[in-house]
Amino acid sequence: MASEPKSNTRTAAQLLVAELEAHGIDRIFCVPGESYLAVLDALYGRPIEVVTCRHESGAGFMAVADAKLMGRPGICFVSRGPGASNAAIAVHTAQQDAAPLILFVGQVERKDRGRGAFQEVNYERTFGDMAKLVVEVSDPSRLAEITAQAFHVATIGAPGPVVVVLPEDMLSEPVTALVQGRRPGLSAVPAQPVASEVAKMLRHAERPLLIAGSRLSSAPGRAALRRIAERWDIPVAVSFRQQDLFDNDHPLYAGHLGYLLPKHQVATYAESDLILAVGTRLGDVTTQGYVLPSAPKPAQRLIHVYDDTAVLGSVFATDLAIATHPAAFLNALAAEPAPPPGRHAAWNAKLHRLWADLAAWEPRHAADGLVFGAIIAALAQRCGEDAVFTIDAGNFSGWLARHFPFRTSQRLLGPVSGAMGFGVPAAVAAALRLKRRVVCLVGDGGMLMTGNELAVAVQHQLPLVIIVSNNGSYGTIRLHQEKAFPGRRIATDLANPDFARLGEAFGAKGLTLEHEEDVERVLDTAFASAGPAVIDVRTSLEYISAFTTLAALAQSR
Ligand SMILES: Cc1ncc(C[n+]2csc(CCOP(=O)(O)OP(=O)(O)O)c2C)c(N)n1
Repeated sequence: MASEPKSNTRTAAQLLVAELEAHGIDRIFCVPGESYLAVLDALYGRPIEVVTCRHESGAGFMAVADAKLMGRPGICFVSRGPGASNAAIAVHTAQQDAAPLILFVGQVERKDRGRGAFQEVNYERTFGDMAKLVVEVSDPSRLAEITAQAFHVATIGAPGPVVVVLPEDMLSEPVTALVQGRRPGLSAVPAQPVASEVAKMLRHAERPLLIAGSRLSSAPGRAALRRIAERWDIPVAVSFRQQDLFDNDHPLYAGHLGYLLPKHQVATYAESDLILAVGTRLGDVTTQGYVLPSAPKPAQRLIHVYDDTAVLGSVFATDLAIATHPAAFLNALAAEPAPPPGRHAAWNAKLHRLWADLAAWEPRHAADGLVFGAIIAALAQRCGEDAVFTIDAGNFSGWLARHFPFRTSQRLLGPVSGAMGFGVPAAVAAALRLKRRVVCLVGDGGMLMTGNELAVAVQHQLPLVIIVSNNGSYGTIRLHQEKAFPGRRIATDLANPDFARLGEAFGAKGLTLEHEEDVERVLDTAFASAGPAVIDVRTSLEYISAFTTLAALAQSR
């Protein structure tokens, strides 16, 4: 390994790499480009792994997934205009998912800026609406400072994306500036009087509901959540795609605030007289379209705990808005005297039953293929305490959301943004990070968006099981179409490759699953594979979602 250059002999690119190392970065995701060759060279021999991806959207999604797992910025490097344009979906996802991402982008030489030079983009205008900060570094002596600022901005408050723009010629200039290192975060100790106030409100509540969000996803956050739920006897519903925050079979688990919840379930949640929202921004999907709580004036008392003042009180008239780190708040609440347990027993049981009724799996059979839920039922029996799932966007994921009983020892990575293409790259990032088997669920639509990153999985011989729900349709959109424009199907049918043979062509194990009686055998074969495996599941389109069928939709016309 090359030793770190002396401060007065290094280039700006070498200083940037030293700054990344000082922030604990051990892996970056990239598609190489001539515009930032100097950075790639500076990475040569350094202790940062460079994961070369096949498309910038894949590289960006991998960085987002890595960020979610590590709770610190995921790092992605892409080339100028074309590379940056491909990576835009990851910037949007990082913003919607509140995931810290730093996207480093190449730029034309400083002397040509503003001339419309080859692959030139004004990134401030392009990413201005999505990123927390877009900053172009024209002075190499400020590169370390701006990189440290990028880490700070990406993680402080609601985490999100930062774009750092690197003019090509700037990177090769010599600099004497020193590495900055990490900046301290905000002090996250909530004032105890605020916790006392919350305790008082909780003691008066008869039907409280705690909505837990992704800012509690660290191990201490999960532990604090469970401790508070049990100590205060409060049922916990989790925000969109965060089912691994709380053991689903725990009697205090009230369910997942995702898409397509039955009306009676939402109505039951709405009976609550106090919502304690912790670590969630209370976004569109989680609040079931801003009705739980209802915007702008909630029907019940609302306490919102989040470490970003821009989030608090901006959509909802909040009774108590507490700007602090959610886990620190829960720890402060733990110090308050709680009432004796059992006060809300009937309410708690009612909410848990909602989840249990919805999650119960009744085998279903279809003439046009396998009902995808059968695979979820088999996975639930097969996956251990340390199971890791990544999901793409699409109706197939609804079966997992509905029927898989998650545990806090397991991990679920899914795009809160609803971006197709997240699943396979996220699985690659998760397998690299966690060094254990990762199960990826993806539709035939999403698989052909970023399934090319299977090449990276094969290159690194990662233990991925990619389960492709092949229903020959952009099923989610077909469902919306059948509801909005009944019987007028257009643009949603797909002609697919044989995904098992496609997987084999990449160098993975390829398997086809057509019949229910083969589910266990095929899953066992895939799980026994040391490297990546792709299962082409010939999924029923009739069972278009975990909640309805095409026939039922036709009948309801
Ligand atoms: C990048 C992107 N493009 C388009 C959409 C709109 N969209 C949402 S779900 C979906 C279809 C998903 O199809 P598929 O992956 O086959 O899964 P299925 O719904 O059939 O289970 C589309 C096109 C999206 N969410 N993201």
